[in-house]
Amino acid sequence: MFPKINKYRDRICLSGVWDFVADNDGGEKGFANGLVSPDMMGVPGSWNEQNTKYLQFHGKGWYQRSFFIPDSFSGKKVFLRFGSVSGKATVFVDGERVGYHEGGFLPFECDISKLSADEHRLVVCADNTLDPWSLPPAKLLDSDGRMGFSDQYPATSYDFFPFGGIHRDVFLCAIPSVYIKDVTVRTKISGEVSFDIELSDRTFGKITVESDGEICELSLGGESRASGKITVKSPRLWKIGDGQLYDLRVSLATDSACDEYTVSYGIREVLVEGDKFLLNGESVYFKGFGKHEDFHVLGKGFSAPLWVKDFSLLKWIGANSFRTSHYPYDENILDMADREGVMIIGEAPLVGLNPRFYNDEHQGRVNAVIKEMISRDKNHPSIVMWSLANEPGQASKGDAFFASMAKTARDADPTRPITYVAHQSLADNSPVKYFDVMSVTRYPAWYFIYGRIEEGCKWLSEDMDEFYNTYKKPYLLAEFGADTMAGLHCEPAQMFSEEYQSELLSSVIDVLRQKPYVIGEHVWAFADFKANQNYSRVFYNRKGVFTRERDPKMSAHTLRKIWTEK
Ligand code: BDP
Repeated sequence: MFPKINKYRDRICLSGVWDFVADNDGGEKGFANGLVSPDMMGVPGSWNEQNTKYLQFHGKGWYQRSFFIPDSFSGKKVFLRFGSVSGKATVFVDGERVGYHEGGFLPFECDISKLSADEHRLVVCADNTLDPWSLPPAKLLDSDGRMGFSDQYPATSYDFFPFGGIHRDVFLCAIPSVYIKDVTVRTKISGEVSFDIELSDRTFGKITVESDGEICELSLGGESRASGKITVKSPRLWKIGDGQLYDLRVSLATDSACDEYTVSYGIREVLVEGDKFLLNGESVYFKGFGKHEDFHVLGKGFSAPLWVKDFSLLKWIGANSFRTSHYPYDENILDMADREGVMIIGEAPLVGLNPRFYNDEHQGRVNAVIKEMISRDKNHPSIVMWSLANEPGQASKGDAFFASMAKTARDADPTRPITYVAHQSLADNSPVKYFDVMSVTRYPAWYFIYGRIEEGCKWLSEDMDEFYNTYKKPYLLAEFGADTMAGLHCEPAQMFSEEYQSELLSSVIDVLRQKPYVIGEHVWAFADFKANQNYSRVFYNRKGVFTRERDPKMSAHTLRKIWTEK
């Protein structure tokens, strides 16, 4: 659970300027022995754009800083909490290894309770070596292929720059030694709020749960789990553009310890029924984008002002949703979406899967990452659906593999619909049948049928009907768009101009709005973002409706008109 401060819990943020060495031959000891002369590195942030030396560094980045454990932490469970560290992270304190985590987009903790209240030296090795077996796979193998991008530099299996570093906040935390380990909240629009509480130990004592003045008391006779319900009277529902939130205050009292944790939640229900996606019983239409965590200098580092700006632009343009393509985003972003009433499709860091993964060896790893994501994000009302993968290659070859992923997600969270984002043909996508929503990415008049928007739209219309007639599921066009150089104009519209992007987006939307089975349109992408080098990327993937600086292209005004009027 995200570290919080209250009567029983404390946290100290360790973000700031750290020492940094790339490829530290001396390993952890390199710092201690003075064998290296470190550069400065800002945390949170990627190393690539902070210092020209490191743009194309994709290896082991060594970070160091000192920190103090205050006296007030004595007798508590003390741990370090990393929001995310790219690739594989190994953590050392005073030369001793205290933790290891794989996967650059989800948090982990390292217990350091045994350390004394004193000054300590923290070293983190963020290993961002491009690895064909990491999740997501960060390197292409010769056999993989990828629509003309296989020789991009660096050759990742996905179309975004493989930024490295400590990307989210690092906290030093102290909590009671017997503590509330997890809380799961589920709501019904009747106001019924049910909760499952997990404790660190089997305990005798009492749990008190309070929300909106309603109280539920549970006594513990040696259990480590407890469940209960309360009913909020006249519930204010969580709605699009109106993120009504409640607090669920969980207090634990035992003979030896007390603890408290407050979860913010929204009262809402999501359901797929026939061809409709229902929020609180009403059909919703997704208008929005696929996004990235990406900005100048910061790389994938979280920045509150940047995201405040992005949410303000989402509102300005009339969007109601986005997908966390292609990995789980910083938890602060989900909090912001909760309060703004923005719907999120939460995507697992599973982009670039292909048949070499579809076997027992990788099933466990893939399912584990899905569980990790759901466990982190399950209480956010903004998350209305899980996307378990983006554009898996030849998914039909992994039919049973995808069935198992779908089951994993449903077992972990029976309350939200699931999807995966398909690209290839119908024949390549047999697993769609295990999912609730059919999300598809299509680039007519961009990656094929160049320059001919009308013909592209005709192709799209037929392709969509074919998908729908086969699977009969609600359809989300999860990506469509065109690379566009801000400032490039022409008449008539030609590829790469602002006119072309604008015309293409509005023409595709015209097609979508004629099909009753369509539940939404997500434009690729919200903003330009840093891509790998090849002849089709001018620094960035330029399909942004906003530039990387967040200035609107012509298409932003076009979308604003469409999305605020209909
Ligand atoms: C889709 C991918 C996305 C790419 C986009 C593109 O899901 O990550 O950036 O295409 O090519 O295939 O712009």
